Amino acid sequence: MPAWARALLGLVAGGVALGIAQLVAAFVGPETFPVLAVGDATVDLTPAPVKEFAIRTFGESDKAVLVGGVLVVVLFGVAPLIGMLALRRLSYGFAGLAVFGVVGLLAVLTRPEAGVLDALPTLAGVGAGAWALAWLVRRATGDGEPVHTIGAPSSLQPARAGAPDGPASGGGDGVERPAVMWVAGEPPAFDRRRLLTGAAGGVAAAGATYLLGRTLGGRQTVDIARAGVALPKPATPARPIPAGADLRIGGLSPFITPNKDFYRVDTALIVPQVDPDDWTLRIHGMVDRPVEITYADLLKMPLTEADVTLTCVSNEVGGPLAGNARWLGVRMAEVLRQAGLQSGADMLLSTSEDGFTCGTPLDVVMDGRDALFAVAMNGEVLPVDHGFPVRQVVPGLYGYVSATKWVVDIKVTRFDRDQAYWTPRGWSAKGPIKTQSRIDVPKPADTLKPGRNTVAGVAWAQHTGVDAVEVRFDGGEWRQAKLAEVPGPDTWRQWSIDWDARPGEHRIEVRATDASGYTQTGELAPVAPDGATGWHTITVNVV
Ligand SMILES: Nc1nc2c(c(=O)[nH]1)N[C@H]1C(S)=C(S)[C@@H](COP(=O)(O)O)O[C@H]1N2
Ligand SMILES: [Mo]
Repeated sequence: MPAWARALLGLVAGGVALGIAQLVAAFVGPETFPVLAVGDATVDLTPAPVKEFAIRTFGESDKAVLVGGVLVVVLFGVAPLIGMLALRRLSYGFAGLAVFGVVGLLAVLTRPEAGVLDALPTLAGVGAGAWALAWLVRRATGDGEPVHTIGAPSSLQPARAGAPDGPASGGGDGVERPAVMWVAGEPPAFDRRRLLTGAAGGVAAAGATYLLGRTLGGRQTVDIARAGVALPKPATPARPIPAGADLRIGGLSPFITPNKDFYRVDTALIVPQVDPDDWTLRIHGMVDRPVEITYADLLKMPLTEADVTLTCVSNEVGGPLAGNARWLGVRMAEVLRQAGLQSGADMLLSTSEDGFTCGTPLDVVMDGRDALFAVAMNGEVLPVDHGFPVRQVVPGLYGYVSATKWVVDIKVTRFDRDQAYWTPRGWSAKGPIKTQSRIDVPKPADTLKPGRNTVAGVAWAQHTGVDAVEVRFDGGEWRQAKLAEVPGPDTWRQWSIDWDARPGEHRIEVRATDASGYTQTGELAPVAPDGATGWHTITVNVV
């Protein structure tokens, strides 16, 4: 049998295994699809520099690339190997499938909060794959003959191999066949036509079960629950946004970032689906009375509304990982006081439904700022991607140390006793946001007309506030930009400056000064371990 045919056998059996696994995962939980679990485990085991490279190179599609990579390895690496093994001896093929199943099971069952049932998709997939493999091997090797290949294989092969496109022989007549079995190493007979029709059927079955599984396992349940949430009115509404907060310049980031445009960063391969009726937040550790509150409890507490700009520590100078939204939520301090904080504690270790953790300085959360357990974003129930039903938002701290999405657990502890997700991966335990500024218009390498042009962007220094933004052209004198109004120190601030552009190539740089009097350093620092520094610099052409 040619190599392609052996590879095809394994490929189709592997496809059937994945299709059935996906279908069963639709009922058990989409995150129990073994390919995802292997991908998740890969994310957790990947060294930080590789992960950063992946985020830099693939951006928000980093996870799609990873899952695609696992699929390609399984389908084009592992599966053909299993096909080859199966043709030597079916039990070798089964053993290959079993190894592949064990890797899947290990990944699935070591997920945080994994249960025994989570093994089902992998087991069903491996079972279906084994069945498909046996069936295809029988078709491809022309079942219907007696156990001919033992002892006298060669006498029968030419007849079959010589008429590959003849009418399908054997099978389909309901007669029970003995299992095919070969002496290791003997080339079995080959029925190309029956292999191809069988493979086509297998591919169709694999595709159909996979797609059905994806559809059924979609987010309907949580979407329905989310649509049913009635948001209470805030007890403390946000300060009105001044009319002059948005300069309304084309290409400039709007003051409020619409939810659909808001950047997204998380380690979850698929977004956790948390039913608000099942959600609870447990607060324990260095507290007088551990408490566990439900979503309904949370919505009964007084709600605070606040405009806060979130920023990611992985944002390069001039990068897109910042967004400003109006959040609605319960003050974290109020919930924590119910539990009674013990002295000596300095860290909140918050855990997400998917096992991700943040370590947040306790004094920051308790100092009166709008640190929230947020339930809504820009007037909408919190989107699933941004942490539905409940996430943290803490003005002035990078997301990785404060903004836990799908938060379910808070341990009151100490920085010298506990570590959050990113700390052992090379990032600082504490991450106050660095004062930054960005040029939004023009875009790098834009071509402009000579004469009056507008240069504009945003600057941020959350919880301190931006006091000044300066721009310089071609390394000349720093000029003061015009600042837009802001409702408070927790949001970014738009700025703009007019520029009389002469023909030629020009370099534009920006720097901000925050309300503490600190002016951004021009010294370049990479994003790790605690945020990039440097002035955003672009080059444009005026012709
Ligand atoms: N559960 C969970 N929460 C998380 C993260 C994560 O990986 N998992 N990433 C954090 C980081 S690094 C950032 S910058 C913010 C981003 O929030 P957003 O995706 O709503 O913009 O979420 C934080 N919360
Ligand atoms: Mo982040």
